[in-house]
Amino acid sequence: MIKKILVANRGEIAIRVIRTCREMGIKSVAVYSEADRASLHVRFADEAYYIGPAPSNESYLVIDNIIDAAKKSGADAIHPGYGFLSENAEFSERCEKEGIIFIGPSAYAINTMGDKITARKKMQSANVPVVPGTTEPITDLDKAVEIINEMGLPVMIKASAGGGGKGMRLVTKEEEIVPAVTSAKSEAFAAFSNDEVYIEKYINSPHHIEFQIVADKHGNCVHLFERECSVQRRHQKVVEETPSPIMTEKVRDDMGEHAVAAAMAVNYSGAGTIEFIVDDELNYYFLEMNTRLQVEHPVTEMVVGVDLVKTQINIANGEELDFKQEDLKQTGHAIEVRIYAEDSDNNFMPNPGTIEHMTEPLGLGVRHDGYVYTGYEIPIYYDPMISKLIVWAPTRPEAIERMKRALYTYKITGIKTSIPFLYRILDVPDFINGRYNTHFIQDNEKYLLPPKKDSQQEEDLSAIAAFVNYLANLDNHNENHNCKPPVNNWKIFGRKKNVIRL
Ligand code: MV4
Repeated sequence: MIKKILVANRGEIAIRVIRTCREMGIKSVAVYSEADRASLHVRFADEAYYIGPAPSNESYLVIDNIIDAAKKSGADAIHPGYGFLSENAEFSERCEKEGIIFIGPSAYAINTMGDKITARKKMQSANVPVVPGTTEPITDLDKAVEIINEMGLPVMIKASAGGGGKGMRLVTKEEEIVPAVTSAKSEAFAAFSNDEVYIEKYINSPHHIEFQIVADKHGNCVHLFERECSVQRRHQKVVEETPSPIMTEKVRDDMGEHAVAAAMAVNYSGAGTIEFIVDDELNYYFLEMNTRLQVEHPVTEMVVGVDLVKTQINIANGEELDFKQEDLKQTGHAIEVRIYAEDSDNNFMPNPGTIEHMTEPLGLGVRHDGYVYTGYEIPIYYDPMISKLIVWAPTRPEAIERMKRALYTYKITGIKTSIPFLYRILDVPDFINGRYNTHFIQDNEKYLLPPKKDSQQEEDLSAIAAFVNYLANLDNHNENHNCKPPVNNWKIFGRKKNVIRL
């Protein structure tokens, strides 16, 4: 039985895991880099170990340092969180070799799903629908042109080792095929030291819908329904919700069954996610599997009522799942937004710095998974995501209103955040109607751009300017009693043609 877990991560997810450890009576061990001495995950854990300098490739990504900390602390298991070493097959294997339980899948499952060509073959043999295309790497350019002409344009050239859009090219014209394959290959080689690319039919304006699955080590596997993740920017999710506004009972059941079949095909154990792209007719295709706990897991927890971290730990302990597919149902609606330390109105520039003041949103149906606090300096070395705001409500419209209420009361000063941008998303008609796909942000730019300096702001500025002017005149009046008493002429300052420029 697991008694002590080392959390090989930082930020909100480290805290998320530590919270469940405490509820389960399991001791928690934090690890921290030089930049994270003052981080909250260090204070939340029962013990903490220093693992190296700030850059992650000298600390959170150094397998030897993490294993050392696990041994020193006597941890019997490691939770990798997401990112960092969470989908590193070598790390999973190393933990096993050292007699430490890796709270995640086997190296085999990570490797098979990590290579897209291998994964596509596996899915085909498990009768899971994949995007039409090839399952062998392109080796001959003439042959590739021939195959693509037969399939019909447009197509996508994708890196087998890729993910998140790296090494991916859209091809719409025949003459673009050769340059696209060549550049996809070199980008893939530079990023993954693997230049294998393959062909997929292009699905226009797809939805990104993923299924959460959990599998134990006794052959039981169930899905916990879908998450709609189509609101993305540059392959980064911005809003996630469940249930998906476009889903039907029938498609949900079919996709869920295919998600379970996908996981079973690689003998999966633990929590995982099957990503699908879905077209407007609700045809769906396996895209890839994420062999980790995901950032957006809380929306599933809120609607299905399952603690996914607790489930992961129970599975790692060798226990059987304590629920069956028919025990699970979706209740109500959950939405998550990701809060970034960035200037969304200025090209989404990362904006790390010190939090001067923070007021967290609270109240009925609000969950805030974060790690920053008043006075905390956000390090520049890591992801700029500072927190996730999750709301639950009985219906989707109520969840949207609740999220707007929560964002309205979420105050952070000292740094710029994406809170105003997120608020604007919740006001876009296509979002409110639930009619959106992965092109949502580019299709709704006019709603999402920062508001023009409106008349209210102009009036506020005029009032301030007029008051400063009044004070100056007041000083003058005190020195020279022959003058008429000064007047506050802010209405004059507020007149359009007299707009004050500071
Ligand atoms: C596609 C696609 C259309 N057709 N594949 C983007 C990241 C990677 N995970 C796969 N991606 C896509 N693959 C075919 N055959 C469109 C995308 C895509 C996308 C997918 C999911 C979520 C957001 C996206 C944004 C742009 C493009």
